[in-house]
Amino acid sequence: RTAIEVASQPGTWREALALHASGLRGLPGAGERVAVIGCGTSWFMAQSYAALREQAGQGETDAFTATEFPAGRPYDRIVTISRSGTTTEIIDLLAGSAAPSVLITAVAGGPAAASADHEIVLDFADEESVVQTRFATTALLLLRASVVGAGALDTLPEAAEAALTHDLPQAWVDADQITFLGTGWTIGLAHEAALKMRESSQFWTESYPAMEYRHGPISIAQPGRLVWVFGPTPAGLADDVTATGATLVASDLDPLAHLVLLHRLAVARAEARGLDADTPRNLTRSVIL
Ligand code: F1P
Repeated sequence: RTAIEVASQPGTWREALALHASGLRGLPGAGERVAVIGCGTSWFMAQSYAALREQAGQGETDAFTATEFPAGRPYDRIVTISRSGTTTEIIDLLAGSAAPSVLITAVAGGPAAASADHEIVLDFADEESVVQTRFATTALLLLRASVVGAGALDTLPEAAEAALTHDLPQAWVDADQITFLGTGWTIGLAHEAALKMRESSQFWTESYPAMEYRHGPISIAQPGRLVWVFGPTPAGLADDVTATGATLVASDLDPLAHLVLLHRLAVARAEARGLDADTPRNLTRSVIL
């Protein structure tokens, strides 16, 4: 299922852009102070959206995993992301929140939605796989459109198509470790990429804000390992990486489409190791406490 869901992303991204164009209620207006909340993959998408919104000057935006939300801090709006709408920490957070809230989910009318003021349902991006791919990217694309306008993202479905046919070198599939890096909004993508590899292919990964790489993580760099950068590579970093013999993976693709390429690598690595990418051990579709 994961491979099919990965390949469907150009279509679900088109649907998200169309949904955005149709007008959505509940998303933050400019100047509002916003908290964005999710667990697991959804937390990393929250981080990316928060950075995008602040970078666009639309207001202070803080991302939290649900249990770390600072109770009592005043926010104008709570944006929650949960594919299932059944994650316990999200249900509890929404039930206890006084600020206007919106839930972005794949399943209408779930228990989290019962306490949200607005619900945005991306049912066309729901997934059978435990591992999230298209729901996460589609939700982030929708939120990104709400920040920069859908017109600026018109070419993204084509970028996802390019990612689906992009070369996937065997050396990447055989790499013995990968560290993912990002800057600004792509830091959330780096964390998500690292989680994806761990979930679907039981593979050792790490992730950092790009310039943090120089402050310790570079110690493990060596031939046979990859350093994968989402978005622009900061000046000087590429030279530092190549000096260690590690392979730098950077791309001209839009960073969100670059994540689609990583999804393919996660599936390829799972297959190469005889694992079922759809069903990571010790994990369920929704974590209910
Ligand atoms: C969050 C989550 C996912 C994880 C797995 C289990 O779910 O922790 O991040 O990959 O699918 O659930 P949700 O709140 O977005 O449904």
